[in-house]
Amino acid sequence: MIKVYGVHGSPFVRKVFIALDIKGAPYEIVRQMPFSGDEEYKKINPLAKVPSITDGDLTIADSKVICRYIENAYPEPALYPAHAADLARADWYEEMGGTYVTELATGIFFQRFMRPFAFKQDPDEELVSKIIDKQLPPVLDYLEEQIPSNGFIFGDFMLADLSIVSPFINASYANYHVDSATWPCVAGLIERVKAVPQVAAVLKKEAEAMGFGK
Ligand SMILES: N[C@@H](CCC(=O)N[C@@H](CS)C(=O)NCC(=O)O)C(=O)O
Repeated sequence: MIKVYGVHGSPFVRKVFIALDIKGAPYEIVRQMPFSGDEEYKKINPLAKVPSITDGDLTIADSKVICRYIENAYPEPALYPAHAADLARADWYEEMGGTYVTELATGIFFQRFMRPFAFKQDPDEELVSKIIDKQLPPVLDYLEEQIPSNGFIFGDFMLADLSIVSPFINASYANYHVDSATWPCVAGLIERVKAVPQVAAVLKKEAEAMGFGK
């Protein structure tokens, strides 16, 4: 059975849980905290990041690599578009969502959530304001042009939608919400993705794991 190394709350681990849930693939979670300095875990992933998975003799890391493996191992329902140009665009959204958008949106989460709760440090609100007021708006303007006003980017819900939305879910835990008056398509996609049953179920477990609503 697939073993997923990671924890609820990571935008990257979330992608893997949701992809497996949508495919109906059985898996087991091996709780692995990021930033833990766990030397044993470096045998699984020398970069020490989460997620990683093992499946029999296979050991791989990185949510993009893992999700593509899941897609190939469990083709139905498709989580990537079939047409070459659409697939390239989906790859780009996954890359952009997992790099620059994550850096910014989870930068807010890191400052306001991880620093106080995990590292007992004050958040750098100056940095947060710079992200919110200066760095995120041009990215959101770009995404607003790419995202439809209804439904999902490629018709059905796919990894591309989740990759863009996942970092904003973390930002929402730190009280940042995309302004629906300025970026209605982005804000709408976030809500539609959160309403996908498998996404909602993972977010519920995440809220429990992170102690929200207690
Ligand atoms: N590109 C990787 C990024 C994974 C990543 O950065 N994970 C974070 C947790 S959200 C992590 O493990 N950080 C610990 C570290 O950087 O040492 C992916 O898509 O899986």
